[in-house]
This record gives sequence, structure tokens and C-alpha cells, in this order.
Amino acid sequence: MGERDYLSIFISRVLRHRPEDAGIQLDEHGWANVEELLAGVNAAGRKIDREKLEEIVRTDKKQRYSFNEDGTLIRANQGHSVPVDVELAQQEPPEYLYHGTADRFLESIREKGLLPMSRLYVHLSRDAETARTVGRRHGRPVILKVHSGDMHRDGVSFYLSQNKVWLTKNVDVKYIEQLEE
Ligand code: HQG
Repeated sequence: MGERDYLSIFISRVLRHRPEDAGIQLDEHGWANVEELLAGVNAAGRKIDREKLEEIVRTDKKQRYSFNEDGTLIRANQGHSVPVDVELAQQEPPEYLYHGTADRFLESIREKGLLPMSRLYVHLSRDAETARTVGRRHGRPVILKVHSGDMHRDGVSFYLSQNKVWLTKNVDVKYIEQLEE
């Protein structure tokens, strides 16, 4: 990993989980002041300027961050554990969505369904391949097919983040089908 990747990981932690690591606060919509963020990241010992931050935002493979219209504020598009309202767009989901997890979580998932755990929402992927990559982060990957169309018809809300990640509060076991282990 290059310097830019380390910086990006640090910034995603600050903007989603630990703003205090850069000595900043997020507003209720998850926005951080760009000048404060830059000062805080530098004070935490990582060299960054506005140009570098813009490059990170522009080149991020998952498009994790957005600036506001005039570029004075920045936020993560999804993935938060701190309770902020990033004004997610409620949307009708496709008939099926996928969740990648690790085999060691299956017993608990079969019992309780999918829970957001440390985050605000359960993260779901549009395709099984993406879900496999997500699952691999945790161990031996398992792909779960989520019957999102049924959930939606049963009144469950779905949201599509700015960077096209599907989110929902939790997934009851009856909507989960295990594809492979
Ligand atoms: C599991 C990354 C036990 C869940 C990715 C997951 C994603 C349960 C883990 C985004 C459970 C939480 C989110 C239950 C769920 N019992 N375990 N009842 N319900 N779990 O990292 O979905 O690179 O918070 O299956 O690409 O893995 O950060 O969620 O394995 O989009 O931008 O608990 O993070 O994106 O892990 O990943 P996480 P996730 P970024």
C-alpha cells in the first residue's frame, strides 16, 4: 500500500468512526469542515494538503467520500458507526441483493439475521462477486442471497448511498438464502 492508501484509510476512519482522531467533530449530516480536517490530519502526523485530499476523493476506488457544493465540507457516503444522517435516498431494491460474510459468523446470522453490528446499516451488494470480496475481509467468505424484493413488499425500507451501496436496517432470517460456503 502506498502513502495515499494509508491516508485514505485514516480519513475513512475519521469520517465514519473516530472524528476525535483528527480532533474534529462531524455535524448531524456527517459533514466535516475541510480546513479543520486538513489541520487535524496534519496534527496527527500525516502530511496532507487540499490538493492531496482532492486526489484521494477523486481516485478512491469505492468513491467513499463527497465534498459539498462549494468544497468547504467533506463526508463519507456510507459506512458510519457514529450516528449521523447522511440524507440517504430511499429506493426500491432489486429482487435480490447479496451480503458477503465469513463462515464463523453464520451460526449467529442464522439465529439473529443480519444486524448492522458496529455500523448504522447492514451493507448489501448488487452482485455476488462484490459480496465475496466484502466477505473475504473477515475470513473464509460466504455469500448470502437476500430476498430484498420480498422485504420491500413487506414494508422494509432500503437506501442507496451516493456511491451505490445498498443499505437496510437489518435482514430477518426468513429473507436469507445461503449460496455457498
Ligand atoms: C457480520 C466495506 C454475527 C457481517 C465493505 C459482517 C462494505 C453478523 C460483520 C462495508 C451478524 C460486520 C461493510 C450477526 C452481520 N451475527 N455477525 N447477527 N450480522 N454480521 O465491516 O458488511 O472498504 O461492519 O456479515 O466493502 O463486512 O470500509 O460490515 O461480516 O461495503 O468502504 O458482521 O465496509 O467497505 O462487518 O462491510 P462490517 P461489512 P469499506
